[in-house]
Amino acid sequence: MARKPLLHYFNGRGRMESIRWLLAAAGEEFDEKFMETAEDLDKLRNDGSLMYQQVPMVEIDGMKLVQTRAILNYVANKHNLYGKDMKERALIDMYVEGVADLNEMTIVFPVHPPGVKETKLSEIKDKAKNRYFPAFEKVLKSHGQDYLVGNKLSKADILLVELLYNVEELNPGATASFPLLQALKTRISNLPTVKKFLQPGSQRNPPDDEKCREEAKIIFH
Ligand SMILES: N[C@@H](CCC(=O)N[C@@H](CS)C(=O)NCC(=O)O)C(=O)O
Repeated sequence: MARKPLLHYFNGRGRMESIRWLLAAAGEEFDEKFMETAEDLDKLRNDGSLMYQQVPMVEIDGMKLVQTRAILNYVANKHNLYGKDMKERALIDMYVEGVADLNEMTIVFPVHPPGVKETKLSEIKDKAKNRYFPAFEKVLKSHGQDYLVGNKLSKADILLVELLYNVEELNPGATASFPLLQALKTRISNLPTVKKFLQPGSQRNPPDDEKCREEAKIIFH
């Protein structure tokens, strides 16, 4: 039997959380090996496992993959979540890159010092409300279908819904004036695999807290 993917990261959301979401939504079980110290990271670096000396790193199907987007693309290809042709893939890429731009702001939000946090939160609220959410609402409205691309579930839907959860955690009600985004969120959340992932006790992480930040500081100096 093929081995489950093994995820190497610290015990927090960070850049790994989207990979957890996509694997879970695809129904692919995975194991995790959490780094706890700088030595754990050095060990991976010294044994040549990290092409750029960075994590996330995922051992999957005999490969040691790094670079978040490369990992997401592999998982999406493997599970037929990456469109049926070049044009669909181009759209999926375009949507996912927009999702990633806003999600990056939510990923780094917890590490901002208290004085900066307010400004960063306003930026997230503004970009969500005035740039990204209207753009995705418009896509859904333009074709009236259940999913962003090709009327079929793709990684764009899953990563967008992860983003909706992340932004709503920081700004409850952020999707209130976007009915089609809300409907997409409900639809994706009700997929059996995602429903399971959203339940307590799954491999989904809570928002990165102070403890998690301290741990990351120790690991990454
Ligand atoms: N472009 C990379 C960035 C990876 C990255 O910045 N990883 C951080 C942890 S989240 C890291 O390993 N930092 C240590 C370093 O850069 O030396 C990706 O998306 O995977």
